Amino acid sequence: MRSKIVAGNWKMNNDLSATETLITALKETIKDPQVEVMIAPTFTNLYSAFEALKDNKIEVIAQNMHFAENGAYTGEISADMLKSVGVKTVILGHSERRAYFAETDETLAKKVGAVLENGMRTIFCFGEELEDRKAEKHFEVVENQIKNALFGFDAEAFKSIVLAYEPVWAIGTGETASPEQAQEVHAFVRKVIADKYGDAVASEVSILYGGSVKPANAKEIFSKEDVDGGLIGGAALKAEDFNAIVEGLS
Ligand code: G2H
Repeated sequence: MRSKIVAGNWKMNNDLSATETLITALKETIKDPQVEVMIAPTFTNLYSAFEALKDNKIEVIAQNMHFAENGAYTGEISADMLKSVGVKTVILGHSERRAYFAETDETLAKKVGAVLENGMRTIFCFGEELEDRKAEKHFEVVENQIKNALFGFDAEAFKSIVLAYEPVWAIGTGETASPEQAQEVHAFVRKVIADKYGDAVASEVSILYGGSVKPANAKEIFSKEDVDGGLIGGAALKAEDFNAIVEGLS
């Protein structure tokens, strides 16, 4: 179902004590959100985040997951492990995973497959690099990322897939795509989905924008027709800023 979502991707920030402090602040600040609100602490803090948010609407999600059920994959985390602490949603394909940890469309297709087999949901990230945009190849790049990782699945799969457009040139740089640039790519992606799966599937997919979203620009970006919310990095680390962004979507 097409939902409005604000998800905080904490990346490799906040130890156990900082996680507890930020969650306490979020509980005091985000009182009755009118949209889905999620936070993605690092793996070691997922359990304590769940305990702290037991009776709260804020969903705790993971930043990554391996595709195998278990086995000799040193340093990796499986779907079962995540589910055992309550995780139902996983971010996949973030550009930092693609750039620094060699994630490819092929491994991402396997990861999405594992998410689906395990009855979980994914926030699947995609987005072009600066050179792609300069060469006006951004549409082609995002289309290929989506086709290669997601088009092996049936229409039903899209009930468990949230898309997140994150232009790499706008991540953590202070540069933000303009609301028009975001809308243009989101509308294009919805059409790519519609061409393959039909309008009904495409109109139900949530497409988030990510890349230097902050309180000052969130509302305008979220006002665009095909923007269903945001994946927030830096600004998710301060309760007041994150709450202001949540309110920008409400
Ligand atoms: C993009 C985003 C969150 P930031 O990576 O996924 O981070 O808001 O810091 O650009």
